[in-house]
Amino acid sequence: MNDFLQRKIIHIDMDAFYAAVEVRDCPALAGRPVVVGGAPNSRGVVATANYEARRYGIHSAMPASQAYRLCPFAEFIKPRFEAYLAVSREVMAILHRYSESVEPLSLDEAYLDVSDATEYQGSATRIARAIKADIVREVRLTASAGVSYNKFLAKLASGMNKPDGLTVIRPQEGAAFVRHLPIGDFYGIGKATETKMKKLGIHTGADLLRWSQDALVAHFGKAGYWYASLARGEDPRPVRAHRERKSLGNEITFALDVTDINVLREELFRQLAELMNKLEQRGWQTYTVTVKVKYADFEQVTRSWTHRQPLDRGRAQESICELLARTDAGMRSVRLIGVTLSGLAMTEALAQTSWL
Ligand code: DCP
Ligand code: MG
Repeated sequence: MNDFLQRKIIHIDMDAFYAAVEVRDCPALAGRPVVVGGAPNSRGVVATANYEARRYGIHSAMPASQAYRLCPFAEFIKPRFEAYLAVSREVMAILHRYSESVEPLSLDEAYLDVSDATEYQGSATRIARAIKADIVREVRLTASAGVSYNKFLAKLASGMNKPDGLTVIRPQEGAAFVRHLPIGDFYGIGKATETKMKKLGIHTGADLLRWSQDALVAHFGKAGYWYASLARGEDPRPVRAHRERKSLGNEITFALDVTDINVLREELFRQLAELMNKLEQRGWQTYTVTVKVKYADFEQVTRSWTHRQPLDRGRAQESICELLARTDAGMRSVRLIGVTLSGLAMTEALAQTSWL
């Protein structure tokens, strides 16, 4: 069997996280609609709403004023980030009991690789149940869990039976599951790509699967390889413990606009060398290079490339040349140019146990 089908990945996502913490800490709120975020009479937005408030159509990122119109008697609460951070640390500590390989995605969400776990005879489903029970008992909050053989499916699974859900997608079910999935629900397919796919007649995983990898690459560039594997229910990304979601960047605005591609390339190499020195000092590795170009008419483009392996200087320079070739640099004059390295990870030797 394919190795990737043998992994056991759990995705944990706290339910209505900020709102649930508020209700826990103020029992009088129990059962009432609660909205955490900007004040209703401000220009702020909703960070999250509990499930009672969601029944009125309130959701994250909606203007608070609109939430107020939908449900004027909801309780509107200002976020208390320190409280959420403290809870998040407790939850992550629980996850670390079950695996060394824990990858937090945000305060309330993480992947675990439990392929090598020995608890519960190695049953990922029973481990997920135990994690949920620990969180209820020790933190007095509920989480939803997804269990599958890769990150893509584990994350989809955790969202399927919220709140307090536990959903398993087994290796033999993955491909069929993906066939029914709307294209916008695929990992890495944002609004723009979704629109483009729909124009090509791709609405579901089944439609995507009918396209050859080559055809997808022709339409979507390197991302085409990624879409082709997702369509088969495959996602080889490892769970990366200790990942830092930081980035380091550099850019300059030229005193006079530049058209000579050699000058632009040399400038990017100079910026890259500075960044790589900083990375080395901090013991970090990088996976993604982004080049930003602002033309003389102020139009701006960015091009980026994510590698599977940490980048060394040579590969980073090659990437920069490739990315630059995907802009109009050398043909149009350029006023600003910059490079950013992201997807940073601490090198193994320096990795700390703290995840923040
Ligand atoms: N958040 C935010 N702004 C957003 C989305 C989220 O401030 N646009 C914050 C508030 C959420 C927390 O991040 O409580 C976690 O985000 P989730 O997307 O996991 O949403 P919830 O945990 O609130 O709800 P769910 O039960 O759907 O996971
Ligand atoms: Mg959540």
